[in-house]
Amino acid sequence: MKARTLRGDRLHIGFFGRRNAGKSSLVNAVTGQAVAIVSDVPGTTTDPVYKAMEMLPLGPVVLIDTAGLDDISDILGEERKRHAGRVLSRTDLALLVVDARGDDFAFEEELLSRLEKEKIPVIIVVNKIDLEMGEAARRWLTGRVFVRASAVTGRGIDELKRRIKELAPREWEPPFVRDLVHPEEVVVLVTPIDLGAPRGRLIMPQVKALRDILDGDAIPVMCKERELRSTLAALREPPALVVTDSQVFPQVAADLPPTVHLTSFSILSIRQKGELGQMVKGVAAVSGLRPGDRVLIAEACTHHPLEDDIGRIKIPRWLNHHVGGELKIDTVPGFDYPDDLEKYSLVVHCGGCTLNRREMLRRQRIAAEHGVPVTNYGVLIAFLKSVFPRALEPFPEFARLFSAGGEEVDRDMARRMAGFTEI
Ligand SMILES: Nc1nc2c(ncn2[C@@H]2O[C@H](COP(=O)(O)OP(=O)(O)O)[C@@H](O)[C@H]2O)c(=O)[nH]1
Ligand code: SF4
Ligand SMILES: [Mg+2]
Repeated sequence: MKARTLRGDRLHIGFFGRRNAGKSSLVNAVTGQAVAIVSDVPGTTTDPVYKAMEMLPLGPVVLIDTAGLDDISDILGEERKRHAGRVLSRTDLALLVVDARGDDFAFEEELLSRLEKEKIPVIIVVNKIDLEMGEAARRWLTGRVFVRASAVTGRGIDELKRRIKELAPREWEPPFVRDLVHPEEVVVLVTPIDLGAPRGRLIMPQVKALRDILDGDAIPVMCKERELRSTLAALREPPALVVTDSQVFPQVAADLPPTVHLTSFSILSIRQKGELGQMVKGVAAVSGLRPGDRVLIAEACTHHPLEDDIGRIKIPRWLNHHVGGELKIDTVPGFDYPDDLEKYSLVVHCGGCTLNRREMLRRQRIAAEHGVPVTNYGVLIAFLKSVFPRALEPFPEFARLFSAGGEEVDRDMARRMAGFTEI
């Protein structure tokens, strides 16, 4: 069976451009398969099509075939533009596909400036070079770097792949956990199996932790919180790290010798997908919350309803208890994340394990732009349940940031985010 990599872990390569420029044909040419619908009727691709493939030495990537962005004539077109806009927000590398015979490049200019604003690296691909290149295209391309290609003859496709590999952000996502342990060390993973647990399987952050520990040549041992003591007793030495579901933080902390490092799946996930420093800083805002304040709880995927328990019932209950009254809490599941965050006093985000890093960073950036503190499930629960700052001990740089206060966090965050977007 072919190994499956979760979509959020793949480098996202978005194909953008006018309808009929040949985006779908190029996706097919790059993957070598007919996955996208190719048509000479403009605007056939209405929803983005995601095609996962292995592009060595980059590793797992997903090619996203979008609808043409230039259709402003009808309502369906508007809908398509919105879809494509969403794709843009999770694109790590953009391909701007241009028709060699095009005569107007205003739309391309606009898209380029948007990509530049979002700091998304872009490759201009001049497609259909098997046909005569037009004068307008020649003029527009003067002084620009671009790749010539023909999806029909296959010319330039290898060159295009080479450019993709060159331009792809190198360290585009930190590992989940393996950098925290040495080979052959034991990591204990604690998961409650209660009514909220899905039947017959583990949830994604747990699967990712298991796999990443194995990849790091370390040894994962998994148990429920009730068996943690017996598990520890069965080990010859204390484990190098314990990772728990945030919901049972207090019980696990109580059963664990204080010298053993402890953190949660949700904290590890946000460290990989987003900016943990901002989440740590954001949790301080909980102390300023008053009854009646608005709080947004954002989950990045839609679960089995029982799993929603944490975002819909437990966190609201703990927060209300902490402030001594009723907060106005909105919980949004899935890809929805409001752009108008002003009305909220705090955003609490899940681990974001199904998002790619760019999208998670965008969500954090929007909050920062609106001056709204943002924190994360694991960080918040550790804070509310007095497991703070212990839950940050495995990451001394973040624990230090919390005690150092706001400004240093801001500077550090700006540096990290810049480090990610620059290639
Ligand atoms: N001659 C030529 N035609 C192409 C090339 N790439 C795409 N086409 C044609 O252009 C039309 C639109 O292609 P499509 O991939 O559906 O464009 P999209 O709407 O941008 O996805 C189709 O008729 C394709 O066969 C190319 O490199 N050369
Ligand atoms: S809610 Fe968030 S952390 Fe939980 S599985 Fe979904 S994306 Fe991952
Ligand atoms: Mg298409």
